[in-house]
Amino acid sequence: MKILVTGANGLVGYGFWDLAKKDPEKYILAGRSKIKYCGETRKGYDLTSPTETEKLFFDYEPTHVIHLAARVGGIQANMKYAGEFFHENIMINTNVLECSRAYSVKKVVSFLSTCVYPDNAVYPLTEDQIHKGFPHSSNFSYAFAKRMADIQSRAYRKQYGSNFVTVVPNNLYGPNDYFDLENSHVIPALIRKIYEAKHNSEPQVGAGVCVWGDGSPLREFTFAPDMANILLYILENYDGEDPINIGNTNEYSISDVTMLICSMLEYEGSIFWDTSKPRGQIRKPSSNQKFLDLGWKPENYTTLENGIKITCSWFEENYPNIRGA
Ligand code: GFB
Repeated sequence: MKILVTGANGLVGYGFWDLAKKDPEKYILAGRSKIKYCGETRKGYDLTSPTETEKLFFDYEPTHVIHLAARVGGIQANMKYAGEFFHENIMINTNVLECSRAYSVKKVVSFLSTCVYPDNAVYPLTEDQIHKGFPHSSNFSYAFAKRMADIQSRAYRKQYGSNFVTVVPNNLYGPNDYFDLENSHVIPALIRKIYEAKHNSEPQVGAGVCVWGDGSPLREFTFAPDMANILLYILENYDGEDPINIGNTNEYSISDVTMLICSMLEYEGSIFWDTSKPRGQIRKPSSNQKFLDLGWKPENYTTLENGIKITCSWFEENYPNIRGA
């Protein structure tokens, strides 16, 4: 078994690094800037390009693909770069799935996101609802591009019998996240803002941490390093045509998350709620019942408290050498 992990230098791909160290023959860790296989590091491949994607498959001949590569970002990046998010994600998915077919890959697991569900879906989000309405306006272009990975997988299954499955995580966070202040997701943005506010000794006018919205939106969060085990579990145990929700389904308000990070980083300064910033959907709870029915145990997920603790410690050890700084 030779597993190609696309997007291996990102947040979720990071979870495969230790696995690849233990079993270097088994994993091909591919990112745009670099690729690692059998301990060797080489220049990576741009998956928005059909020819480069083809070269990746030709050079490494994977038998299985865990497809994580995507252009991603938080709510503001999705709004600002709607065109780029659509184009890059459509290209990446089209190229990776088509090459997987052409190179007779036995199984592909592709990553979607709970934000691809319709804005007016019935809660909790169940897999059958994924195409039944327009996504939330803040990330419609990303959502439609991701939905097409599901369509392409289904179409290839129908015509060629390809075992291409799709999985739906919710909001992810963890070590090696992207910590840009404007374009990242909420947890990395807040860890960085709170850490920098705590360590900034200069007295500033209006000092304090700026958190977007009013704190009321609810989100489900899954610790990204859990995803490596989850994806390997899916690779072994799920061959269905329909997408499957795989995230930890406990909901937290943005205000709870903010307080948790403040307490982990021992920040006692002020918080400023900026309601002029986008807040997105008020909630998007998902059902992971199908995944639990497959045998996954809720206690296998890292709790938000532990995950944030690990992520804050990682951040403190690595700052300022972090992605997005
Ligand atoms: O993480 P986030 O951008 O993801 O924002 P979404 C979650 C919530 O946190 C929103 C609030 O209500 C934000 O207003 N928030 C508070 C902040 N402070 C901040 C901050 O400093 N930065 C950010 N980013 N948010 C994304 C989708 O939506 O979810 C993507 O746009 C993707 O497509 C991802 O699927 C999982 O859940 O709102």
